[in-house]
Amino acid sequence: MTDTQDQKRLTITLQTVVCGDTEDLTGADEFYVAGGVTNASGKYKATLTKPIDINDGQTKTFSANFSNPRDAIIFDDDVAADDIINVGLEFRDADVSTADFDAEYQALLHELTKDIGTAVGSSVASSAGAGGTAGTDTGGTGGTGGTGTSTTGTGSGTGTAGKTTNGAGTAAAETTTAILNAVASAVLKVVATMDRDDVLGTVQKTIAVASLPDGRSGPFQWEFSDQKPHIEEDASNPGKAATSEKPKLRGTGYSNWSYKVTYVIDVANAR
Ligand SMILES: [Ca+2]
Ligand SMILES: [Ca+2]
Ligand SMILES: [Ca+2]
Repeated sequence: MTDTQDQKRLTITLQTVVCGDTEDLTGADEFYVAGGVTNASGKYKATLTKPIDINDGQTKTFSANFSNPRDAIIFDDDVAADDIINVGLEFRDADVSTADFDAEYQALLHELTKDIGTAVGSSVASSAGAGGTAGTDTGGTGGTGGTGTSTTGTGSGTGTAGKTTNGAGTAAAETTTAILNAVASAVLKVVATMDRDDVLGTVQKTIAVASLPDGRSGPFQWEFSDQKPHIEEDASNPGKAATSEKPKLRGTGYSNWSYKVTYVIDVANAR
């Protein structure tokens, strides 16, 4: 770890999911989040929340869905004060029983952590260029052999790729795409035998740490629906969310849905 003067503690926490309209035609959706968050030097955390039963008009709290409130935290690490944070998330409805999901949970989290680590490592390495320096090692689990624990509901790991401080914008877009690709492949590997799960929305977001004040920012929200399932947010314009049309996602058929997910970002002194 380098000079802590140049470091901040960045924590991103999911707060609530608000359902305007479920994807399932009858009854509640089983809403969950799969994805990952990374910084420019390859530190990353994979996230897999357990399904939350939610119906039209309901608001549910992520932390209340688990025994441990920290389960709602999708990133919590020391980062450079001028770091770029990449967020890639999928919002999904499980169409398998909760028991089946629980049975596959560890395998899915393991695949997710491993694949995101690999994707982030290659993405960071390919963008590091000649200016790259050795990556940091915070002693966490992860890399290509990442692990997760059922008590926290999240997995985490640190990459070993070199650090880059230039070309961060291009690298960020590549990284969020790599994260989402890893999520899709990890989920498919594990849930191929579990019937299909529906993707309700995706987020690719970059955050410039320097743009955030110390303390808590937010709550912010991601809003998505069958009409606008994909959200892209650029670090250079953090307040403006651009949404774009994408082809119907696998398994979504003819259903309509609408959702919001809220989150907060905390910036504090590095630990
Ligand atoms: Ca469904
Ligand atoms: Ca469902
Ligand atoms: Ca509906």
